[in-house]
Amino acid sequence: MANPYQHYLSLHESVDPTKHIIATFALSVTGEPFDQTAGGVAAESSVGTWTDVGLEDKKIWDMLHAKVTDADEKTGTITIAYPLDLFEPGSIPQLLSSIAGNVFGLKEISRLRLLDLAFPEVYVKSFPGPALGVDGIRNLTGVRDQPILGSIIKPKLGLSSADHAKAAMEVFDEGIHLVKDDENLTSMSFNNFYTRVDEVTDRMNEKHYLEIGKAKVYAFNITASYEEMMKRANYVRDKGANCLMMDVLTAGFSGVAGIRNRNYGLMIHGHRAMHAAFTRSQEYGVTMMVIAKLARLTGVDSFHTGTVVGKMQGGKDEVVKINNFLRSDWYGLKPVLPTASGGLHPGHIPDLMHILGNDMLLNFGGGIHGHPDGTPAGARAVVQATYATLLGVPLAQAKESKELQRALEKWQ
Ligand code: RUB
Ligand code: CA
Repeated sequence: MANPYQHYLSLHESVDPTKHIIATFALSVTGEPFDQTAGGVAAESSVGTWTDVGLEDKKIWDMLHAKVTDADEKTGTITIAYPLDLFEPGSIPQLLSSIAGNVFGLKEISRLRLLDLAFPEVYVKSFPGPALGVDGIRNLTGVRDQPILGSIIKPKLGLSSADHAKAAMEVFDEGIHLVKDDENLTSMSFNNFYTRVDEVTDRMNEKHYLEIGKAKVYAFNITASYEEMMKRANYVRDKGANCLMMDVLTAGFSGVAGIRNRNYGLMIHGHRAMHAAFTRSQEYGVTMMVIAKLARLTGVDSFHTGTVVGKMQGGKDEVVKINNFLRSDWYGLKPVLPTASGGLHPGHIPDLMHILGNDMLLNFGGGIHGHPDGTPAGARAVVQATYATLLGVPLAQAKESKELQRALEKWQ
């Protein structure tokens, strides 16, 4: 049978990148010819379906069909160019339903992974991007020329709101700039969201942490249904706090967009919980780079991208590439502050700063609260390791930094 998707193949045609979204996929097929399946992906993700529905001769098909411009069976990669008219401006859900939707379920495919997306300027500009971005976060915290130091309160679940706030103050007092809820701490029977906001903000106000140009940041995890997230965001703003946290993938891009578009004037910290369900397999799903691009379009100010040296999977080349993208110029959208988090302790700081640079948020959970002498000592050890590294002193030689040495004894 002739290739039913032949008319989606435009191999080696050069398309106008200002008028197309260009997707690169890794593809393997079972039974069917490679080209045919590549055409099938282009059809299903644009205007086509499994049979002729009488569109093919019409002008509209010419205008709107996606084109396979490259199909390399040896490397198993294909490139598909999608005319911009296929997309609703400013809508990540519609983008994903098209390019990363049904195609993953096609029977004849044994591997399909969306590797990257290149967007035209006009499409990028249909999104707001971050409200604060890297400069905004630096202005908020007053922290310059070094990584911003963060702490996730641990244990992640189980502390009362009051104990949670107490731990937050302990790390703030020792020089940590940002404290955050964990991704699965929202509003629990033992730690209600609104009570937590009260406890934390009241104590922050008592301590006059909110001096002009040098605020401590607390990221309250508002993840919930959309109505509830709005209620929580309003509450955080009305209490005079400065940061919302959202689990970008579990809350959904439209949830994040809804909060970003309401312009609360607050920083949005994006956690990527569940990303590995889409990004980890080399066979199916999408890469973390794609997720990072979508998060930046949607408008998070800081976003988890991996540590290279910590507990979560993610290699150096990939993490550095994603971070460089988040910090790069992108048609005027503000840069996003990459966040390294997961299994980090003070002994990792020289490697983190060497590999990932200074324009980072470095987050420590167990690596602060698990310090043998308790939370304040853990925070001090992180600060000591950061200053030693900035001064070029190897950690083992920073002998006067007692808390750091105790951390190294435990973890290195
Ligand atoms: C880290 C933590 C973060 C995960 C996320 O706690 O709570 O949620 O690391 O991983 P700890 P990623 O410092 O105790 O490991 O940032 O890779 O998505
Ligand atoms: Ca966590």
